[in-house]
Amino acid sequence: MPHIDQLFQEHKIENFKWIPLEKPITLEFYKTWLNQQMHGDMKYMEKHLPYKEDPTLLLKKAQSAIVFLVPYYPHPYKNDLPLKNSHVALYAKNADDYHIHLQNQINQICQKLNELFPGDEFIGFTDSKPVLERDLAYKAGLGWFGKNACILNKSGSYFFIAEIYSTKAIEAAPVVHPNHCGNCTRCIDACPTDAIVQDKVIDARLCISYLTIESKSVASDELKPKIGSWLFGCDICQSVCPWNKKHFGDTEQTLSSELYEKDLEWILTSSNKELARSLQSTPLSRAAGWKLKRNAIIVATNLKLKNLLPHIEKYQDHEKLNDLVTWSKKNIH
Ligand code: B12
Ligand code: SF4
Ligand code: SF4
Repeated sequence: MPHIDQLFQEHKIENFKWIPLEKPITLEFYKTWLNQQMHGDMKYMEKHLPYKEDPTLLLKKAQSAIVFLVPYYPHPYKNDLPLKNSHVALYAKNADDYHIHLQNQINQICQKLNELFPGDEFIGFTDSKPVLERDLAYKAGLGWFGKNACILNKSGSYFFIAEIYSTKAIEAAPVVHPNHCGNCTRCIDACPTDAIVQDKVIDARLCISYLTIESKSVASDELKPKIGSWLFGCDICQSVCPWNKKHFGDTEQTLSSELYEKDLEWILTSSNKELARSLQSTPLSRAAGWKLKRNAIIVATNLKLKNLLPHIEKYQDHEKLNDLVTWSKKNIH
């Protein structure tokens, strides 16, 4: 459809596909994952099951989906994050939260689609609704499931997945992207917490991304040192991937310990309100407050930043951080 191609071109989106919307093909894997409690504290993932199974619960009479990939590296918008000297996952290293920015773009595309097809409905999402997004991208032939569970193609995996549900019926033959992981196991070997428990299966409870963003508790003593210097998210299983290396070169971050210390000091000496205000509408707002302080204490201890101990000790009586402070005092030297 030439007008659709043009619309996506105008939005600089190259990788998209319009496919019939059916039950996800990997739904059974999702169910097994939930049954094994690999979602940890993310209890909302259980409530998502019926919606993921039946897309018409999100859009009545939904029949198709336009699925697209939006690269987040190198960053499309230049805008510095307040914590620019810290180890933050690449997707979040931008002051604009993609949940807001990309969603606005999706809404604009939907508006145009509604004009092009007045009899049909279009609503779009990214990472905000109960949709099995990787399954959609896989079904659309936009990439394959890597052993690290990420969807990747020969241009790597540093992209968001977004989709527009539509009531318009569409016919398209399924094209599954061939899997090019081969015998490679670099992501599995490199994961510091052994969170990739089997090919394409992540135990979220062990994943640094979960431990620093989603988890509502403090990691076990066994896991804390393995978080290393990650303050928010983790890119290891992607940065070691040969397809990302081939396309982007080395994406591992080099950080100055001195500047990192300043960032951590700022987190530990700011009130939760101040943190929330400064990080408002950035991806980091998801962990602003006590969670970011939790992460800062773990990183400071792992990096042996003893100068920060007086700031850490101030949380000795904090109801959620008290045990962590005791651990830090023991391990920071
Ligand atoms: C919950 C969640 C997390 C959790 C759980 C991780 C996880 N693996 O699901 C945590 C917080 C840990 C997380 C981390 C990350 N996430 Co996240 N996350 C989500 C979210 C909200 C739901 C995902 C979900 O349903 N998981 C359920 C489990 C079962 O799915 P899964 O692990 O992908 O497993 C599938 C495969 O294993 C497959 N499968 C299993 N066996 C087999 C066998 C065969 C033969 C086949 C074909 C398939 C297959 O089936 C499963 C079900 O689809 C989605 C957004 C969305 N609405 O989909 C984003 C999403 C998956 N996350 C995303 C990103 C960017 C990340 C991080 C890279 C962020 C970071 N740098 O810190 C990491 C990557 C960690 C990893 N290696 O997966 C992107 C992924 C883009 C991509 N290229 O794949 C998404 C799609 C958000 C978006 N809109 O772009 N995430
Ligand atoms: S994001 Fe980090 S902790 Fe999670 S599976 Fe990948 S390497 Fe392991
Ligand atoms: S590191 Fe290797 S096994 Fe892992 S996703 Fe990349 S190609 Fe596949």
